[in-house]
Amino acid sequence: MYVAALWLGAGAVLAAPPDRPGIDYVVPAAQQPYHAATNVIWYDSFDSGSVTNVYCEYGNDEGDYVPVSYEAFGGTGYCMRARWQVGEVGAGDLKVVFGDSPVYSAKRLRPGEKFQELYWRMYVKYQRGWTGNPAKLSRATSFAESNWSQAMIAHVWGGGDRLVLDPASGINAASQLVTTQYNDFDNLSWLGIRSGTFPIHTTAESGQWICVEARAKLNTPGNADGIFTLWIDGVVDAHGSGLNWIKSWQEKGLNAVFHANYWNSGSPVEQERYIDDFVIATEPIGPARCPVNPTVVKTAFSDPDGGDSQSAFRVQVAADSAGSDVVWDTGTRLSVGDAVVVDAANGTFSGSLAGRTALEPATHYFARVCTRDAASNWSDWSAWRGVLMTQAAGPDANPPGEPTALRVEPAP
Ligand SMILES: [Ca+2]
Ligand SMILES: [Ca+2]
Ligand SMILES: [Ca+2]
Repeated sequence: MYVAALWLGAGAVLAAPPDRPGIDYVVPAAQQPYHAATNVIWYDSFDSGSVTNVYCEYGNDEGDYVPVSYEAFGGTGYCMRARWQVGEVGAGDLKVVFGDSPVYSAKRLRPGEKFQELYWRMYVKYQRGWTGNPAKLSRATSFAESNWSQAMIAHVWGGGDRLVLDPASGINAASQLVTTQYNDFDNLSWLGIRSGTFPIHTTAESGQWICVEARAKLNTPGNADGIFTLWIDGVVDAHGSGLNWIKSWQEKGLNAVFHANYWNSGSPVEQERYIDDFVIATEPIGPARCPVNPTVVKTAFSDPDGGDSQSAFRVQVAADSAGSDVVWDTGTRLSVGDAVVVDAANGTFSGSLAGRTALEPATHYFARVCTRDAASNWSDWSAWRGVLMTQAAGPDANPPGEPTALRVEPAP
């Protein structure tokens, strides 16, 4: 590297390739199936710019965890902005109770219903340059009694670079409730961590809106057949089956989802995490649906060479997660911008979509991006991510109704 710099002389000041970019987001269709579906318990875009009092608890971290408009999934509206100061542990939370919850009765959604199965989804973005594992993200639980004792907890939390599933039970082998308070760790039994694979907490994957969805399904009475699954961008990231969450105990169903910005060991630096498009449903939710000619927005150009600039970027769309069937390619797109519409004017359809002018409706696609600096150095490609979920065909694409399960469920 030192020798190369000598040879390049003055040109060496811009010799480093750009930092690897990412797909920040794909602009979603205006109408989403979860906006008004009967199987949706809760949906929040945060786009009103204020936090509704439907949440039974909202910790605003002294004004740090609030709706902001300088970031938002889809590029417009608001998202929730969490900000950790150096060493800070708790940076705000949002809590929803529903169904047969014995706590916060006045704040329950769908009061009295007993939910055996839940899906909850949020878009999460870690500030560009993010560092560290913020430990907590979300959990679903079954509150058993008004003392906040819990029959089970489906934790989605940080494990190093990844998210992990950590299922816990508050019911003993005799099907008796043994917890007596919230987070009663002395009396919980742990059913086994399932680690994810996507390195969501790494600096390389920061700066992108990532779709995080979990599913918890209680076991049927007396059978070890409960399920706990995590999807990242519509792809199974971790999966646990055969879970005996609550044995034969049947007093309550799943009745709360808590989201927390809680970093047990404290953040090493001041940094922000963003949350948007929060959905709780009884059926699969999936990534936000996009048009069949979607707009893909990459992260802003970044380069180790001070003052360097973008001369081009390239986006590819594939039909599979490994990128073996590339269905659209911009080629070298001379541009200083970050957005491109997936159509025949801006790129070439190829592979299984050769000769087409749009993506297929109701289909899950993957995308990646790279950028070129002023000295024609290309960055590495970003990882393939399942950021494109096209909406259903027809004039009434995505009418309010039941969401369609567009992705493959893991084997039981
Ligand atoms: Ca450079
Ligand atoms: Ca929003
Ligand atoms: Ca703070």
